[in-house]
Parts: sequence; C-alpha cells; structure tokens
Amino acid sequence: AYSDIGLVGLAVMGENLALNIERQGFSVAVFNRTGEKTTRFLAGRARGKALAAAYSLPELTGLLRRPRKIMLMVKAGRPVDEIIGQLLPHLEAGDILLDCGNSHFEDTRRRNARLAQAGVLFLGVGVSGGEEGALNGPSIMIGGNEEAYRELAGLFNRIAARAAGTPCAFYFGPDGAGHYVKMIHNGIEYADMQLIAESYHLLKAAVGLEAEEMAEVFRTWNEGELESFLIEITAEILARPDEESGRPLVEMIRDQAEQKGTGKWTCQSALELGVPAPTITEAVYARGLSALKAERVEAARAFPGPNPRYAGDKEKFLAALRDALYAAKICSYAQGFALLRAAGQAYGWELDLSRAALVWRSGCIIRAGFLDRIAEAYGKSPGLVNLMLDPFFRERLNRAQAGWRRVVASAKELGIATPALSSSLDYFDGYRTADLPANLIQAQRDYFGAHMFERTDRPGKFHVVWQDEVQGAGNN
Ligand code: NBP
Repeated sequence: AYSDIGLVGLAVMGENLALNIERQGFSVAVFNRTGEKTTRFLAGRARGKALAAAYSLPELTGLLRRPRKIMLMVKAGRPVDEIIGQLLPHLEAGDILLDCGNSHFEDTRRRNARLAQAGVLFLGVGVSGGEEGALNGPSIMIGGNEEAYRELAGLFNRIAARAAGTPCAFYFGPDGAGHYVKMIHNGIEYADMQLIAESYHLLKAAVGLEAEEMAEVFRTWNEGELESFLIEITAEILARPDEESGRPLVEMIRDQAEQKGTGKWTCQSALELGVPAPTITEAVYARGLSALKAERVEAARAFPGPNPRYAGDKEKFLAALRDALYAAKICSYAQGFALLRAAGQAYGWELDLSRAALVWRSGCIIRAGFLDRIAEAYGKSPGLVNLMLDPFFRERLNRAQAGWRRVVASAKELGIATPALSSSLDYFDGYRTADLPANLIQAQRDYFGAHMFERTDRPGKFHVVWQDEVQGAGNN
C-alpha cells in the first residue's frame, strides 16, 4: 500500500513530526540522507507504527500515493535546494512539496517560482514549538499554493496545537507568507526573551533577590496579564538547583547567548521595509554583546560604574518592573505586527493579522494570554496601523508608562544595561511625539546636499541657499 505522505530529514524535528502525523492516522514514508538514522528510527521510536523507510529519493517517491506530498524537514539554506534538485526529476505535475524548515522567506519565494514552472505545488510552512511542539502539536504557519493548502488542510488541522478548540494552523497567503510569519514569530521571541532576561538582571543586581525569590516573582507575574510560556519556564528555570554545586543552575550557565539567524532576518527585513523594530533589533544586538565575554570582563575592570543596588522601596520597584515588562512587550508585538502589515503590502500577501495572533496562541514559544487581545484588536479593525493605538493596549500603555519610566530611569542611574526595555520606551515616546526634531535633519540635508525639504505652511519641495558665498575649490 502507498503511504499518505513522505518526509525527508530525520533530525529531532523530522522524527517528531513524522510520529505526530502517524499518530493522527496518516501513513508516512521517511527518508534521511544518512541512511543509518532511518534504520535506527524505524527500529526504535517508529517501531510498530505506520512508517515506511526509503533509502533513496526515487524509492521515497515510489512509495507515495499520487499526487505525492513530500515534507522537507532538513537544515535551512542550501540543503533545501539540494534536496529539491534531487527530488524534482522524480516528481510529476500536481505533486506537492512542503518545506517545513526555517527557510528565509525570500528563498521560499524563489523556490516557489522555480517549482511552479515544473508544475509542482509548493508550500513554505513555518513550524514552531521546538521538538515538543513537533511531536505533540506545533503552531503551523502556511504559505504558498492555495490548492495545495486545501489538499493538506485536514492534516495540518489534525497535527497542530489547539487553542480554545481551534487548530493553530493557518494559511497566510502565497509563496513566502508562511515563512515570513514564522520569522516574525522568532523575532518577537528574541525580544520577549531579552525583556525577561533584563527583568531578571534588575531583580538580581538592583533588587538583590535570590534565584528562588525571583522564581516566585515570575510565578506571580504568570498569574496576571504577563501570563505566557516564556514567563512560566523562566520561573521553573530559576527554581532549579544545580545537582553538582547545589547552587541555582542558572548561575552556573555561561552568559553568552547564541543565535541561529532568524532574529537577524527580522531586523534585516525591518531595515529593508523601513519599519522601526528597535526592541527586536536590540534583542539581537544584546546576544551579540553577550558573546563578547572576554572583552566584557576586561571592560568591567576598566569602567567600574555606579553601585547597582536600588535604594528605594522594593515592592514598588517590583510593581513598576512588571508594568515595564508588559508595556515593552506590547511594543515588541506592535513592531512585529507593523512588520507583518508592511510585508503583506510589499509582497502582495494581504496578511490577516488577526490570524497571526491566533496561530501563536498555542504550540509555539511565544504563546501568551494576551494574544487573544491582539487577535481581537485586528479582528475589530483589520486596518489598525499600530497595535499600540488599539483601545485596549492604549489604556494599558497609559497605565503602565509611569512605572516603565521609573524602571528605565533607575536602570540608567544604576548602570544596568536594559537595551530592550529602554529602546521600547524610546519607540513609544517617539511614536507619541507629534513634533519630532526631524525638521532639523531635513534642514541639515538641504544645507550640505541640496536634498530639499517640505514646509509646514504650504505644499511643495524647497531648497534654500544656506551660505552666502560658496567657497571656491582648494579654499577650505
Ligand atoms: P537540522 O536543522 O539540524 O537539520 C538536520 C537534518 O538536515 C538532518 O536530517 C540532515 O541529514 C539533513 N541535511 C543536512 Br544538515 N544537509 C543535507 C543535505 N545537503 N541534503 C539532505 N539532507 C541534509 O534539524 P532540526 O533541528 O530537526 O531542524 C529541521 C528544520 O526545522 C530546520 O530548518 C530548523 O531550522 C527548523 N526548526 C527547528 C526547530 C528546533 O527546535 N530544532 C524548531 C523549529 C524549526 P543527515 O542526518 O544526513 O545529516
């Protein structure tokens, strides 16, 4: 009998996705470049299940019911192009190829065009939730050929996580739309993690709490508006002792954050589209700065800085920090959604922003209580230009801003770096400023480059001669 679907790539994600799909009643044929892994998988976790092994791509395509559906779960980048190149001669018009890895959306656009020429229907699918999600229900962000999506919608809905009974699997639009939404998910994830890390830093260095006390703070926060997977696991992490030293495990971990590049892609896209996303960008920079461990150790000796201990009322500081974290989090989501909006327009995807909030409610790393509010905001007004202007979030920001300012001001005085909390506040303040000093920038540009400026009192472009006499060449 033929298998329902093929899957290429048996690393953690591929194995778990194959098991998830099989559990939902579909038969799966699997292939991995290194055949021993396939053998090991079939003899181990896949034993006794409706999974068939293939040891070459022609063998894999031969095992599949037509039109064939093949999922790629290999390393993003060149491996995806290699596999597509090797598969293509064995596919027919109408077959469906799904790239479920973290591919860059521009690659997905390019592959989509190439495969369309061969009549192969292509889907670029963002899968979030790590290994656990892949096995038990990920959040699935789909883009590409809509006919192919309809063919596979049933499978996606069965294997996805659920939130309030609704599967977290949505189709977002043609070619790279799904991978773009996944990229923004990861950008927001970087920002969320950095904001939490800065809050932990303030609790530790400014307030002087012990790990177990901090765990309690995060546990309490997780019962309110900040309720989210990342806050929840932060509380668990802080409470975990190191088995060897007996000290909190988190204190035994080197302070150098690594990255795989999806945060960087989000910043690149923000620059490309001219959409400000400072919280996300600062989160990526912060990982870069953390990597400079040796330099930081030396600089710590060179620049002693102020005493980091906060002298004021601790309880008030904790309440202000909770507000700061919540407000900055709203800013980072506002930036992510502004990017989705701009990209949807630039690439012709007509992204449904409310669905983006809904697809992240379960199964993925940024799942959080307040996504329901974001979905509501864009459900009510699909044309909302910035999330901060939605009445619900407007009220929250107005309420949180006093504490947020106090925390950022204190951090500056105490010499504790809070790039994401601070840049969020600058984003907020810049956005709510009707008259920015950009008039001066325009004047400077016109002065040295005759770039022209617009006037506040009448339409048109203007240039003035700023200097009485242009100095002659060689006369500087
Ligand atoms: P990896 O990203 O580590 O990729 C390993 C797989 O790619 C193996 O099956 C490997 O085969 C295969 N592969 C490579 Br590498 N080069 C290949 C080539 N030239 N031709 C054919 N196969 C090749 O695996 P992963 O962590 O399971 O992630 C899979 C995808 O899912 C990635 O795009 C990742 O970014 C994405 N993702 C991962 C997570 C996560 O938590 N890990 C979460 C969400 C999304 P081999 O066995 O022969 O070396």
